[in-house]
Formats: sequence, C-alpha cells, structure tokens
Amino acid sequence: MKRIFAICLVLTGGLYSCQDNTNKKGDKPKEEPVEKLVVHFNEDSAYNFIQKQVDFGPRIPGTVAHGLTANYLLDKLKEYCDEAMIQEGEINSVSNKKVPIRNIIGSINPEKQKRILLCAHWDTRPMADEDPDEPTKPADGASDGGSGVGVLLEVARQLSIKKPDVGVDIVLFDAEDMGESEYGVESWCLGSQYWARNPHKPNYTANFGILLDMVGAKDARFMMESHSMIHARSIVEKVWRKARSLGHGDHFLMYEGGMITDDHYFINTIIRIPTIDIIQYDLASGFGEYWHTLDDNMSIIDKNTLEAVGETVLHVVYEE
Ligand code: AHN
Ligand code: ZN
Repeated sequence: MKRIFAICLVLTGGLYSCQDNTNKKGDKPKEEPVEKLVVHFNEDSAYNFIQKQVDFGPRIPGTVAHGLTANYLLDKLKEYCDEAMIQEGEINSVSNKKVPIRNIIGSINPEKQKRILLCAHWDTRPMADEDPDEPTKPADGASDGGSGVGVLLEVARQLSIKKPDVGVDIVLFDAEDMGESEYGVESWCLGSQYWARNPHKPNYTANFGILLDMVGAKDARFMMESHSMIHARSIVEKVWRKARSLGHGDHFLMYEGGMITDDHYFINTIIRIPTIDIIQYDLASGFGEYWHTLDDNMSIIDKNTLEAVGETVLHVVYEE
C-alpha cells in the first residue's frame, strides 16, 4: 500500500509539472497573471535632472538662471503631474532687501484625501562661504539644491508611469539657503516659511511629509534627525526601515543625531504636517566636506546615493 501511494505522488507530480509548463500541443508556457511593479527608480534619469539644473548656473533668487530654472522645473512637473503651478511671493532677505520667490508645486491624484508631501529646495546659496579659497563665489549646488529636486523629478516621472493609490504633492521650495547664523533660524527656509503660512490651496494638509536635502553625494549618510524624531518619529522609523530592507543601510544610519534647521522645521511648526528630513549629516563629517564650498559640483554626485534615496521614497509612496 505504501509503495502504491508513493508511485501515485510521483505520477501526480509529473502531471502537474507537465501542466505548469506546456499544454498538450506543446505550446509556450502561459504567463502567470501576477501584477508586477513595472516601475523602478532610474538613477541615471535622476542624475540627468541634476545636470540639467547645474547647466543653468547657480540658482540664486533674483538672477536670470534662477528664472530659467523655474520655467524648466514647472515644465517638468506639468509633464509628470496632474496639476502644476508656481506660487509667487515676496520675502525680506537678511539684508532687508525684498526678494521675489517662486515655490514650484506639482500634484498627483489631486482629488484624493490621503496625501503625501514630498519636498526639496531648488535655490542655491548666493555664495560658497565655507570655501577656503573663494568664499564670495557661488557654487553649482549639485548636491545642495540640485540633488533633492533631481530625485523628486524622477519620483514624479515614475508616478506618472504607474499612479499611486494616494495623492502626492511635490513642492520645490525657493530661498532655503539665504540664511546667516547671526540673523537666527528664521533667516533660512524663506520659501517654505512663506508656503507654510500661505499654502497653495486653502486648508491644505497632508498625512505626512518627506523633505530631501543634500541627497546626492557619494557615501552620504543620513542620521535620524532630531526635529524629525520629535514631530514625525513613526515616519522616520517607517522610512529608515524601508531603506534598510531594500539594502540601503549603509546610507540610512539607525541612530539619532543632529538638530537641523531646514524646511521641515517650519512645515512641522507652522502648518503642522509631520515631516521628516532626509539630509546628509553625520557626527563625524557634518554636512559633508563639499558643503557650501565650490566643490559642490557634479563631481561629487553619486548614482548609488540617488538610487538609495529615490528607491526608498518610491516604495514608501506605493505602499501607502
Ligand atoms: C543651517 O545651517 C542652520 N541649516 C542648514 C540648512 C541647509 C543649508 N540645508 C542646505 N543648506
Ligand atoms: Zn546650503
């Protein structure tokens, strides 16, 4: 009896494997009707979006290069999002000069209630004041400014190929980098402060936000930044866990450190959307050797870092 039973199993196994692969006529195996995630964050594309911004020259508020870049970014968001607009405003700089600013905004699934805010600053600092040789010249801002925008444009391109279930708002803030420490924290992040007080839609809110800042340099490391932990701890944990499960634990460090005045600080405290900052900062090297120096150009940009951040953000969005 035992022997017959064993033979049966073998036969059935053979039959099943036969059915699995081909039918009786020997046709090709049928495709399994499984839904595949056809999108994949393309780091070459993100890199090219950074190159394009850098090619305009430093994006300093009030300059021609800044205006041309604004048009380019609006065009890209129009291409990839359901809605896109520029929010124009005027702010007072530290020297009390009036500066026109432009926040550039694209929305995907604008009708959805559940929303994720993805943001980065697109302006570059008027001078590379940490540069040992030429502290009055402006830098290209490939990482500081260019990288967060490059990653988000590629995220937007992917979301246009396969729509997420949630709504997504991509907000590119102006005038983040005109601050001076002696003028206090409010001299930074002028575009996001403006937007947080005057959102592009009345009563705008989102379930949570992710800010990208300096996410392009080779071997960049991101700590769990303290304002993010205070205001949006569960989002930090969700994003870091996702990054590490995708194999990006060398960039996303599992320890807390740094309290950085960045756009997310004003989003958390003014419009009160729980928002985290993915920013290159670690206790050993601070913001990175290139920070606010003329070395912040394309030579420091690394596609592995862009991939680590972009893939993580894309997965977080699709899993909401
Ligand atoms: C301060 O240094 C106060 N905040 C850093 C924000 C920043 C500047 N991000 C990029 N450039
Ligand atoms: Zn900066």
